[in-house]
Amino acid sequence: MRLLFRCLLAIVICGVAFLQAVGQASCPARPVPGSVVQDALNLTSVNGVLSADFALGHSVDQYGYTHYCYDYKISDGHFAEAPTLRLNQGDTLMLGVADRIQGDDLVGMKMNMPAPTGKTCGDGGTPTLQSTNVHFHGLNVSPNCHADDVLTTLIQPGTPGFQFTIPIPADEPPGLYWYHPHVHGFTEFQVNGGAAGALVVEGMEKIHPEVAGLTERIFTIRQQYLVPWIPGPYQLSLNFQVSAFPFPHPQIEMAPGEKQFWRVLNATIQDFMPLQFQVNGVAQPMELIALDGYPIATPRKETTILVPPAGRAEFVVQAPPAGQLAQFVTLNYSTGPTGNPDIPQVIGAITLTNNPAKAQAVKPAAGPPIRLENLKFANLASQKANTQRKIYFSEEFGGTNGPIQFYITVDGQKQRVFEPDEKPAITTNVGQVEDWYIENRALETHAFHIHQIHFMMLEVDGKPVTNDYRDTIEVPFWEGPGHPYHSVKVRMDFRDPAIAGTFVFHCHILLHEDLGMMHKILVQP
Ligand SMILES: [Cu+2]
Repeated sequence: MRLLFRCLLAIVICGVAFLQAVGQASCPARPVPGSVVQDALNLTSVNGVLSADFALGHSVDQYGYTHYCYDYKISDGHFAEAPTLRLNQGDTLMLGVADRIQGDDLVGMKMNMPAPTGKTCGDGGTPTLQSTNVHFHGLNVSPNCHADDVLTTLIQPGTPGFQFTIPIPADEPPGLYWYHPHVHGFTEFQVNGGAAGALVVEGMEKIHPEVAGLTERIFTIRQQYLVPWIPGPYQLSLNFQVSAFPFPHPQIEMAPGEKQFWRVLNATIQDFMPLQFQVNGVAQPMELIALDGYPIATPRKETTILVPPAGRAEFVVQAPPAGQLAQFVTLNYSTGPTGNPDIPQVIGAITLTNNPAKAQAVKPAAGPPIRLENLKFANLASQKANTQRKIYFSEEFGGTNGPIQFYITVDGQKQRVFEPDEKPAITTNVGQVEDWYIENRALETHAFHIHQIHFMMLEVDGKPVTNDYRDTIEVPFWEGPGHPYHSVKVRMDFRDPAIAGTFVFHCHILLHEDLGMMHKILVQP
């Protein structure tokens, strides 16, 4: 009944949200529609350490949209929302997070998940709509308490907060990562409200020198529903500036003919985005540099880059000569008969000016180059897999627990939704290299994500593909009887002892994850 319950609750929230449209302003004002797009504030490590404190705030805007925000205090009364965290390989991130969500009785009723039994981390207690924690998406770091642990970490409203201490590995791939809340059952609410930010591991120019010296833009695309699980219109935003009709497009400034290095984060709750850079309606080649924070081996030109929810793409674009019309767009994408519509939309309009808004330039490629073969997971293509596994997505209609059940299942096990106290669905050991065959038996596209590691792409639908490293990958929907299931085959690398522990793999459509399309994996030391 959970989905049905949520739908009924949604109607209540909808009404109450409108009533609450004034007051409670703990999130900074969002940019004016149609204005020049600015990058988030950069927070850069100093002497090997990046130390920062965030407060998770909450407010409801004049249109009834609920915002959740990572507030970073700049000065008394002034806050930046969701700064970009910038670190070098080998640095340490020290991030304090306090839960300062107001109006904790949002709708006069509570939605709780069962309190986890066993070990807790942080404040403990019962997970609710107002609890939070942080997942550092893509970072190849420990899944234990005070690092990237989402299974037992809980930060509750009004407590002093919680300190994350995360050593960035010396061989961490330079690229774009991100952070967002990940409390099971409630992840979608806070991300829908905007709680997400970018994290950069520096050094891309030392691997792919073609980006050195270019203006760098960090574009975070968010998606907000009035109420997240109700199908209906949503707002896409670019660096918090709404880019949906009837608002004017966000303005991305470039000099005529200028090349820029764009680092794009899909922080939407469920949008698969085929991205294009169009000039006079014609898709232009983009030089792809990295996917999911991992530099690709050989940069390649693509006219469409599909970025699933939670994915990242980093690429070089070139502005047209003066007088041309250029736009950054996402195309229509079919997610199948039971999927959600992913509609085409202009994300930003290019404004050609000889004096473009500078975000910042990528450094010149100083110092020794970083070699791909020295990055984490390098040379995985030549490793032999010790274990093969088959995992599949499926959906079930009717049943006792709501209109649709969302499952991710290890082949041979019983289909079941995630429970916080469940035993790991997979147990393996540090040192293992495994090939996973991931199949989609549902009439809806899903996005496979595993914490703690990147995996190497081997095959799509049984055919070999470029060995890109990813941490999130789309698995398209089943077209129905008479059609084969779509699948991906990937190589998982559990050799690094730093990632030993229990963590999760799940669908990154966040409603699906919240409803249990997730399981645990234990990597034994
Ligand atoms: Cu899914």
